[in-house]
Amino acid sequence: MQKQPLLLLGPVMPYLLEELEKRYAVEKLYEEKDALGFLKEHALRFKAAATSTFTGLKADMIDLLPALEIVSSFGVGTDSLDVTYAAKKGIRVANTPDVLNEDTANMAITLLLAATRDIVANDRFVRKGRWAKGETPPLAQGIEGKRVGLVGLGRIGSVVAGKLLAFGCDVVYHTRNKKPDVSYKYYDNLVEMARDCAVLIAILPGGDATRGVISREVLQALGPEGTFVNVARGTVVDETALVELLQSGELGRAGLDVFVDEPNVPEALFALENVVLQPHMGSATVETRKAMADRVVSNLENYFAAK
Ligand code: NAP
Ligand code: 8YV
Repeated sequence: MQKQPLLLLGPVMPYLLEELEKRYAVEKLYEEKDALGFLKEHALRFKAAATSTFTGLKADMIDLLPALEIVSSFGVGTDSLDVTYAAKKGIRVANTPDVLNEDTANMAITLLLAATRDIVANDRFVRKGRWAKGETPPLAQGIEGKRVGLVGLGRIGSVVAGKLLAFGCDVVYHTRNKKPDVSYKYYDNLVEMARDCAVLIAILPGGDATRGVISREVLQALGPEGTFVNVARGTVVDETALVELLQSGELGRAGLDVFVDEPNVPEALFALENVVLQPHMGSATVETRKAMADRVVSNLENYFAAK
């Protein structure tokens, strides 16, 4: 039987490519020298496309694919996908929620502990021979009994909350809508929550609707003893303010997995000992990435099986 054509918009992990190629006649748009010319000639062949949160799918690309029925994206975030425009065109957009909850939540906890316990700074301290020279690093901060505010309490945020309880933290949260079925204290005002918290963890979607919600005022309210952790998207925080406040000490510490202009990270952060940096690794374990890849494939299969 002839395989259904599938347009792959950007590079994906080798396992996913293999699984797609087993089932579909995969064409890699990103390897075409003249992508526009290729689409002009071949676009009508593609009912299906695959992409990722890194590559995305914007309205201009949707317009170039008039036969498209489904796009299956690797990742849960939809901020790089024009879902509203796709829906208007009758195109299904599928993502990979839930399978990455545990590992992304674990990254939030890892960054929280790494930042508050100065793990990376102290690692450098040992490697530079400063311990051997008789120096003593400053005391770190504990998290037991501390109030931790979650900005976002969805699939991943709820898992983070459960893990924080095991560390003896007092979990509170801010979302647009108070959740009817949770007992954590709700704040409708993010500045107020930041003022009451030792730690803020951002785990809400990116995109225009949430741009800069963690503002300079919020970070100032968190204060010099406070720690900010971001496993959401770089865009949810005022990154300029974040860097300035970490430099001046008006914000204590940060653990950051995501940035506004990835893979470019504000260079000013490289010199700071009160920040732990990760290259967007929240879901990046062998186990979770395989589960996400399997979901990309099953989303396509379910669509074509009319499920
Ligand atoms: P989700 O289940 O849709 O939860 C999103 C939460 O954010 C909800 O509680 C929602 O509550 C809240 N929210 C939305 N807009 C808000 C706003 N303006 N202010 C405050 N809260 C707001 O999403 P999820 O599956 O947990 O994933 C969350 C995000 O994590 C993804 O969209 C993605 O960007 C990011 N992520 C990052 C990584 C990584 O590698 N670092 C991995 C996976 C996901 P309300 O609707 O009531 O406001
Ligand atoms: C991945 C993510 O890094 O799922 C998301 O929204 O940000 C992460 O899981 C990304 O999906 C890889 O494309």
